[in-house]
Amino acid sequence: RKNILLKSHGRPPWYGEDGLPICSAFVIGIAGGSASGKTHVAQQIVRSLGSVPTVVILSQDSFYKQHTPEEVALAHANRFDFDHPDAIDMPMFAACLADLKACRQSNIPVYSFAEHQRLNEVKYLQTHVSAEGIMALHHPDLRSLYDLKVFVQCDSDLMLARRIQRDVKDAEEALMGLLSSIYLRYVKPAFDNFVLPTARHADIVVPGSNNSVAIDLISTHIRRQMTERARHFRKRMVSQSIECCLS
Ligand code: UZR
Ligand code: MG
Repeated sequence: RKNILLKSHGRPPWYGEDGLPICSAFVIGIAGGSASGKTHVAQQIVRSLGSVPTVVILSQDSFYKQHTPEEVALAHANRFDFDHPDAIDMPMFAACLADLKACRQSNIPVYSFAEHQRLNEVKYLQTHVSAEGIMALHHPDLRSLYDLKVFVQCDSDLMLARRIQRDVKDAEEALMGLLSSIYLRYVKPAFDNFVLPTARHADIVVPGSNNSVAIDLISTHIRRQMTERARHFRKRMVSQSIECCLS
């Protein structure tokens, strides 16, 4: 009897005889304004897929570009626009997602919000993914990689209130800094120009609060899709090993 064609390391990914992985990960893209609740939605999806331990969140936060010393200085003075699509390394974001979708291991950059800089290290990741970020649905290359596209819709006053709660720890000065130097100058115009228009690409629009039913519907859909894929894969594996035994 010949060798079975497919080899596994006990867990996905599975490799064909050519050494290439033959599974395809389920990829979810989650966009929405800053503080709309994207991270929360992503976390809840991951939690409700608890029985599928290989789903993690890939945040667009990791893909801010490498900055020059001048840009870092501007960032510390709240004068750098992190809300423009150009602030994000879209080709790298798309390349990492494409790797993960093909069940290949990928090197994810590590970005420090404290230093406003990409660090000199990477994280290795290999898994099913949910990618979240304000520009997650912005670029067509990213959109074509998603199996499910989600937009988290939230009233602007609620997003502003949450952003203040998240970013303003103490003095009134910090509040004024956030409002005038960041929110009104960068976050709000970027939301109107670049983020909100991407909602039309979403398969499903989820409310930014009281969204447990929506999350439950999404998780049920994902679980069904993943079961379906696993069934297809097993069928393929069985038919390939039969072919192999017959030849
Ligand atoms: P979410 N951002 C930083 O504050 N520092 C950085 O180095 C990089 C990004 C912020 C950015 C944006 N705004 O509004 C926010 N600024 O991250 C997006 N200034 O993240 O979607 O989680 O709110
Ligand atoms: Mg977030």
